[in-house]
Amino acid sequence: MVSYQGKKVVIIGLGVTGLSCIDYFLAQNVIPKVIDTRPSPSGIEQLDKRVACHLGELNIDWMLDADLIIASPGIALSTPEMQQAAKKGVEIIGDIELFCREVNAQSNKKIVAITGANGKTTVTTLVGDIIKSSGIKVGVGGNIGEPALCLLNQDYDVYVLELSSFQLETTYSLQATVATILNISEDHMDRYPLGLMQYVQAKQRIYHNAKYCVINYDDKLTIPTDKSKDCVSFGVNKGNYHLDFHYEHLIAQEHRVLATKRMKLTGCHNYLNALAALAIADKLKISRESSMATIVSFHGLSHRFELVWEKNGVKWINDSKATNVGSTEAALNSVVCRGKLYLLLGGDGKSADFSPLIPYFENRNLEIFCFGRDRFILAKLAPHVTTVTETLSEAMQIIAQKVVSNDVVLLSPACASLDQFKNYIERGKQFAQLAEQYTQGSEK
Ligand code: UMA
Ligand code: ADP
Repeated sequence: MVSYQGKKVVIIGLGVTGLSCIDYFLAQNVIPKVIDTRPSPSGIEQLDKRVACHLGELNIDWMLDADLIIASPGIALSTPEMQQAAKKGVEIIGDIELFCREVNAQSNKKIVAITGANGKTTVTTLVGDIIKSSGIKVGVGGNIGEPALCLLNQDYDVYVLELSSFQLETTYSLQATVATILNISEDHMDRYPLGLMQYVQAKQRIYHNAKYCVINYDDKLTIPTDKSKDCVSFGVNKGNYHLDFHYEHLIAQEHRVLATKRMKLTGCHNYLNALAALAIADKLKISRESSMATIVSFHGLSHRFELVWEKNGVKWINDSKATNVGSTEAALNSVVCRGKLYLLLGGDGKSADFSPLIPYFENRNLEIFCFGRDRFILAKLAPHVTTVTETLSEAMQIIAQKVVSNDVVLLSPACASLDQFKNYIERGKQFAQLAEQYTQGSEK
């Protein structure tokens, strides 16, 4: 174990990351202090009694007195107190940095690192499944939910990490065997006031010291700025891994390897996710046969372009995890609708520019319903076909009265859910539940 004996450690954030860091330090008898600006953060009930805790604001005295600050992803490095500590020379890192230092100390372990604006969780899960079914001991964690440090408690040979831009900002020692940026589109602009390139710079950190980089042929921003990197690409029509003309097959290094109709995943974006996963698996030298079997059987994840209810010929699709413009674009590219499309947009837009959605609304049999905090901003995109309601529930009540056979109702909100819901899962569950409730007894 890398030793932090004798260091004064302050952890910022008492969520799952903060708790995993506290456990990590306590295991080597270093008693950290913990700060959270929230008055009652989620981890408070599980806090070890030995750990001093300051809530409701940042404690600058503790921060300036520290040798090492561990910043949770939810706290911005640009916060004035963080800047002040950095200026004084206090080392500031995140949980992924602690994790990487441990893994680097053991020469036989591999890391697969996955980021991107969209598809991170799908690809991370799929890659984890592929590696597991090939018989290798694999741990899957990071932004996907299980804090990376918790993976160290088990004896894994390969770690598959989903990494957010926030986590990458505080990571310096990552040496991934394979690293990928799946795609780039605007997200978290409230944390990146200098714009998209500031977000891209954070994402690009994933390639530092990576052995192989998997890049998106159609998205230049996924190419490493260091041109000497060993890259392999995936893309729609071009790249080492791509699709054929009508998206009927996955093609890997010029060979048709799978008919997409055999896959349970649907939509071009998901075929790209499968290609990215295959490119990663090939770099890990996993047998094609084994990778293909897993890709064929992979069902995809809940709340991501998921058909959750079908009645009277109307399909209700839950894409609640579409929390940015790029993911809603993917849904609008993939949705097949012979009738009218009812699109639900709304929530906290995180200061995004929604204008890339406008072309998708032209020449389409479509009605849009906007709800939540940014409903009036969203309603400006296509005012002639838009209804504004305060809540998702009100919108769905109206839609349920209107739909007829062959219509599709799509919740793909392009916004975070936190203004009105606990998270995207609660929003998606409410959508599925209301679809059923509001169509109860209706036979058309
Ligand atoms: N917060 C404060 N004050 C603080 C610390 C945090 O207000 O002092 C707020 C943050 O702004 C945030 C919330 O508290 O709204 C949680 O932040 P956190 O850093 O304590 O989060 P954790 O519970 O540790 O969870 C984090 C990731 N959360 C974030 O990046 C906000 C989880 O990703 C991740 O699964 C977990 O670590 C394990 O690695 C969630 C997420 O939303 C799913 N990620 C963003 C995304 O995917 O778009 C990046
Ligand atoms: P992330 O972890 O990056 O948020 P998810 O796999 O959870 O990614 O998917 C989030 C949203 O993005 C869902 O709406 C999903 O349908 C959409 N999505 C998945 N893969 C892609 C992709 N490659 N490009 C664009 N959108 C995608």
